[in-house]
Amino acid sequence: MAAKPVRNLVLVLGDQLDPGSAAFDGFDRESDRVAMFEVREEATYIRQHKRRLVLFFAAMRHCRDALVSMGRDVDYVTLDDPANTGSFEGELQRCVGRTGAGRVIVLQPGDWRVREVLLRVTRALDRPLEIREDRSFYSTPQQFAEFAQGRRKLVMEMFYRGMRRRHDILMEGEAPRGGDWNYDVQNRRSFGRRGPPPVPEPVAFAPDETVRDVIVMVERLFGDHPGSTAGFDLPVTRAQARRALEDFVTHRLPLFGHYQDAIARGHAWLWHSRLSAALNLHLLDPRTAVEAAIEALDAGRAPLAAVEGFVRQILGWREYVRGIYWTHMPDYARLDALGADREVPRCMWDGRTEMACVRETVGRLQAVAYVHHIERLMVLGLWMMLCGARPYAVHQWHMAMYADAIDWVSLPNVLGMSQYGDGGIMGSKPYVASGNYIHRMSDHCRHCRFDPRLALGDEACPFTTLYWDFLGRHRPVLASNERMRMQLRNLERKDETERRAIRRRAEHLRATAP
Ligand code: FAD
Ligand code: DLZ
Ligand code: SF4
Repeated sequence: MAAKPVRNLVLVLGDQLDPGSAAFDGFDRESDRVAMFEVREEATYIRQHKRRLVLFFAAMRHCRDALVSMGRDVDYVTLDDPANTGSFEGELQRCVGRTGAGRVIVLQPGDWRVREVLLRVTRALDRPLEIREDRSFYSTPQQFAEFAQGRRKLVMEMFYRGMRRRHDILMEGEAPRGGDWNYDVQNRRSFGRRGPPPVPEPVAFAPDETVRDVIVMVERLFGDHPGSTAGFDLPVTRAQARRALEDFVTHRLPLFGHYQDAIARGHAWLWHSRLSAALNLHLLDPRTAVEAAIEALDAGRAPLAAVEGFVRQILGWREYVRGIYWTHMPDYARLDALGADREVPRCMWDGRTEMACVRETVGRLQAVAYVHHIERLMVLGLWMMLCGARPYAVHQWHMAMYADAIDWVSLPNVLGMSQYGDGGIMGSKPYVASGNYIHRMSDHCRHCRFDPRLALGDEACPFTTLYWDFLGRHRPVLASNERMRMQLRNLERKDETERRAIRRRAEHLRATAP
């Protein structure tokens, strides 16, 4: 007797690894089936870091096992299955063919491109595609669109305050807990000459059998991709993600605020949470993270400034960038407000440069597929913006190199915040600074052959030369921006001969940027 056709096929994508997600609402074990596909195209449409690939495939396999142990029927296609067509398109077609599924259900994908593929394939197969709201986020794209309606500027702070009120988080009635919305004056210190105090290393998860198998597979199939799988220790299950959260809250949250913007050579995580990949793959719910931080505050285990700083990142920035993505796609990906048209400098891939800050940061990125926020923004992102790299190409580089990158979160952060490609939708001004900023926030310059104070001469810091040149080149666009006034005034203090010399040196630097 022929098998009964499947009613609903619940497609679980690699960043949707939550058995309790809305995609499973109404799931019936007798008539519905789960589908998960490991596909080559997702690893190669941008050649991705090997550690990132291990994370996705290992976490997908663990999620499959969890679903099976819940009694759900999972149609899982591994990468090394000889019949695997290598794309979502091919695998969805095959899966609908073998199951006879009447409908496909998926959570809102984290990538516009994937959403388009699924819409196209299901249309061709003449099957309805039900895209369900991802309720693991605090807000919906619709709510963000309502916030955006009629506003000239989408200021994150305003959005964040609205979120605090709406979800009653860190509020005392109508007022923010402690009296202020923001405690940044108590945060954002640098380490000074003595360097950081002893850093509590984050909990590491030794590879289990699933992870070990995936490492072998990734090395075999993607051996020539950037990065390394050595020392893989990221959480790949929900239980591990929970332990990583507890570890952060206990050991690093209390100083999270103080050192949020600080950089130290040889230290990847400092007091950061290292939870982004687990959050983005849905191994950890943002509400669980926010609640754990507030519990620590209530119990006197972490100060308000640190907890508010952490909550702001998740309830504020994370939700805000997702809102920007869904309200501005697909046009957002094409924005290039500064007309930047160069390729990503080679040193972003191999770290080969005399600039100590770039060399060390790219080296760490190659090793662990992570560097923290300020390194992304004020070292690597800044260098690429100063070099005039194309914002979308920078985003593609970012998608390749970071374990936590998904289109919805990488694109606004990279193209918008870091490269100013959106002309100010995300931020009110470009995050542009000279080598002096890196000198103030890190110990890199003490180990560098360049001098961050100098824009000209043999020892001139390339960041500093290109900083002044950036201001000069983009003055027509930036002059009307109130927040750029001080920086532009400083440029005007330089005489024409110096400016001309800077321009010449900058052109040479950009043309020969490693
Ligand atoms: P913590 O510093 O401990 O922060 C806590 C959490 O807040 C993070 O885990 C993250 O979920 C959230 N968060 C903080 N800032 C942001 C933000 N701007 N956007 C979204 N979430 C935020 N984050 C990603 O998750 N994926 C990306 O691809 C990504 N690309 C970035 C690119 C650039 C150029 C910049 C400047 C930032 C980017 N971010 C991205 C935001 C941020 O840098 C990372 O979330 C953070 O460094 C991850 O490390 P952590 O978990 O230790 O974060
Ligand atoms: C990043 C990634 C990789 C490397 N591989 C897969 C895969 O084989 N199967 C899958 O379902 N998802 C993968 N992903 C995540 C996707 O590229 C993409 O980010 C999500 O589909 C967006 O929701
Ligand atoms: Fe980087 Fe310039 Fe400092 Fe060298 S001197 S580490 S290039 S900022």
